[in-house]
Amino acid sequence: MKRHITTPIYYASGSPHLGHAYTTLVATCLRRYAEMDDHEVILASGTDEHGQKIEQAATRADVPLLKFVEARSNEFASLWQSLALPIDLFTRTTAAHHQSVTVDLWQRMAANGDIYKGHYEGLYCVECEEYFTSGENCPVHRVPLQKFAEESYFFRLSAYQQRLIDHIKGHQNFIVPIARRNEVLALLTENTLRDLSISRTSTTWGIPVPGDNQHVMYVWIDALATYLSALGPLNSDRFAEYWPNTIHCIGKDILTFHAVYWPAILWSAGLTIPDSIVVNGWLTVEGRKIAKSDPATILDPVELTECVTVDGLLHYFLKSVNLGHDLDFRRDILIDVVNTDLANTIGNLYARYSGLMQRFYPGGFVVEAQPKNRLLDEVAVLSEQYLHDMESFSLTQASKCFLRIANLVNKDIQDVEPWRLPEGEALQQYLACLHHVLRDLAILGEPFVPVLMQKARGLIGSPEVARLSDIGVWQPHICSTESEVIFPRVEYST
Ligand code: ME8
Repeated sequence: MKRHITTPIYYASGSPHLGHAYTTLVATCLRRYAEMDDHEVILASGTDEHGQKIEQAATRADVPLLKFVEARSNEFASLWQSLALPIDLFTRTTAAHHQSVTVDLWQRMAANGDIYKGHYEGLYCVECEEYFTSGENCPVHRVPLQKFAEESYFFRLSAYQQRLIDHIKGHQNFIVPIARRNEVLALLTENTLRDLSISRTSTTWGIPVPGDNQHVMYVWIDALATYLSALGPLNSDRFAEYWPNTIHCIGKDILTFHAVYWPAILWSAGLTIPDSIVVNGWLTVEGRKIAKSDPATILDPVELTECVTVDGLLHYFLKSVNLGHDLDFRRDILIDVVNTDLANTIGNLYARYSGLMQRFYPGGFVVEAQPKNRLLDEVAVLSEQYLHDMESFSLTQASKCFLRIANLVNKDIQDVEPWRLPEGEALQQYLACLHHVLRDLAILGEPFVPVLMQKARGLIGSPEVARLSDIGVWQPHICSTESEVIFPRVEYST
């Protein structure tokens, strides 16, 4: 099966920061889980380069537009590279192939009778590139809303209200977590959707509306269309294979665009809609959202990962708060969590196993049949729970399950004191059970801490690749390599 996972395409108006890295890391976590489940995965990201916000940023910087967006876009692409995040497709909205797919999308909506010309009068936040019906200031950026009055093309969004409600109610995993799903349902059931203004005449920095060069497309139509154009023309094989299996990872700030406008646009164009929209909350610093408009909140993902590794950062994000809720970033807590969970709980567990093996059976041994053992039964129950959590995108719960297994095994070793067991069958059977659960554990942790898990699998002499289908499968060759520190403690001074 194919799986298409996306991050937002980030605005090329400024440099990337920890907030962008958060969503992209969540997307890589889902990617690894899908791969473990034998899916062929495409992870797509990119940059959003049109619209007034970008135009104004380039003017402020006094750099020609194309040069400006190219430099910002390169910063995003190189950040993902330096964090070694596996992005397969990186699409820029200024790319020619993107423009032709976006025009195709528009023409399909128009052919369906869903686009008409009218007059827009209302409020707008350039920072959000979003229309508002009331209020003086933008609720996110706290800047005054601007009054706009211009000729505009409209999309018949209102025609899709009931279909949206029905779809969300009928598909538990369409918007996750549930708090975010309820938020969208409340918006749809308590308000009447208005048609959406989808073109502008007050800027030329965008994709021209087909057949009317006076207008450029509203930047959000252009941006959302990247999810399609990344895969190729709408009639291409890759598009047909991957698009019907799409998961979008986003932050809560852009939920309405993804969960209300986007499905309606896709239905209008005769396309299927994504399986799931996985929403993260905001990362804040002392309560303030990390944002490029608030320089004091900016944290450098590269510096942080040099300190705690990419595994450490993702583990902290997932462990600290249920996905979808806000997380106030604390460096001291990040270091504590990483030391306690990764260096101590996980690192020591594998070190204890390999220490025992090196002491008693450095050459390994064979146990053909799986022994009956209470620890194995308990781990099997937790593995089931983990799978259930991952399938419902409860990443925090799944990562807690992973740690619970590690704690359980650590405690079992303490209780059993295997070094006191008589050498021979009893000790071999216990070490074989340990090997079995550590092998399962090194698969279950793959979505969250892949580098660490690869080292763990190396230490117990198991295959490099983590596969869900290997979980619980008995492996008779029990071995280990020399004990090594697979996750060194992080010092506070770094
Ligand atoms: O909205 N906490 O781009 P953008 C958590 N171009 N996540 C954060 C964050 C924070 N403090 N700050 C940013 C856009 N993010 C549009 C998207 S998609 C078709 C177009 C993450 O550069 C989060 O995923 O403002 C958020 O939704 C996204 O970056 C916004 O990035």
